[in-house]
Amino acid sequence: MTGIPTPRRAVLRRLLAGLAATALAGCDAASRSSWLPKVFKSGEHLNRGVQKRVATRKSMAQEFTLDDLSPDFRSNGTSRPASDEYARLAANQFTDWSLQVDGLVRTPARFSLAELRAMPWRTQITRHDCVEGWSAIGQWTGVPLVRVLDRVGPLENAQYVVFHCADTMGDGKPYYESIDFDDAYHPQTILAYGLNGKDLPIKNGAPLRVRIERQLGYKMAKFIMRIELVESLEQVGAGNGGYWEDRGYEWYAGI
Ligand SMILES: Nc1nc2c(c(=O)[nH]1)N[C@H]1C(S)=C(S)[C@@H](COP(=O)(O)O)O[C@H]1N2
Ligand SMILES: [Mo]
Repeated sequence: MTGIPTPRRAVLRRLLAGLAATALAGCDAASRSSWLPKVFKSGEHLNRGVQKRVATRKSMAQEFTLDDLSPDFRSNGTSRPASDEYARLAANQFTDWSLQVDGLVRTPARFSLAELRAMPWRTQITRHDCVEGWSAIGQWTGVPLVRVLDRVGPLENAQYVVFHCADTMGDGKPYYESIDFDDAYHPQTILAYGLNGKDLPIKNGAPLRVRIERQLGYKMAKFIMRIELVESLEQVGAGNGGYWEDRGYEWYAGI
């Protein structure tokens, strides 16, 4: 695990402690993919309690300066969705793409990239932490999710915001993610169309990806096609709130 740069955040420290403990217990390090989520899970239960006492869900993630930017913001997971539909959208610079927002809302709507860019925007320089053991600092620009939600009017019974993505994973299942309204209304939760002062590259999720700055990398859905408001996560995917959550990762990945 020499690839972890500065494990400053508590979750990474706990993750490392967990990995060391697992190694001492004699587990096979080669089966990383099967035991990492479990280790991670125990750390996260602790984290949720800590979070409640010391931080509150309203606290801001640390922001950095232009001097801190990583030279290249690497790509992880899908670097380009394989569908013909995505290829067609990309070939037209996403001018035909639109974000569908529906589910438990008063007024379902579609937003083109131009419409999203015309809305109030925010820029933030933050650090992204991936459970696979790397971090990167990037400058993200986008529309706060709250602005988009205000336009469609969430219904009283809406509890979660689900992001449906254009890519499917190796097992053929689509990538998706979800957050609750504490995170949806957080000022740093943005639908980003820009990275480091340029259009969001395809490898990082073009045309639109979400930033949820106090959570881990896998929550930050790329290639978003649709946002759905739901009352329960049970009806979505395998019912655990995200592609990786359906495979054992924690739904609340706070750092
Ligand atoms: N649609 C989609 N979103 C995704 C992924 C993915 O494979 N598909 N990978 C996740 C993971 S594990 C991480 S760490 C980040 C990586 O973002 P990046 O490619 O900009 O580095 O995207 C997250 N969002
Ligand atoms: Mo990740």
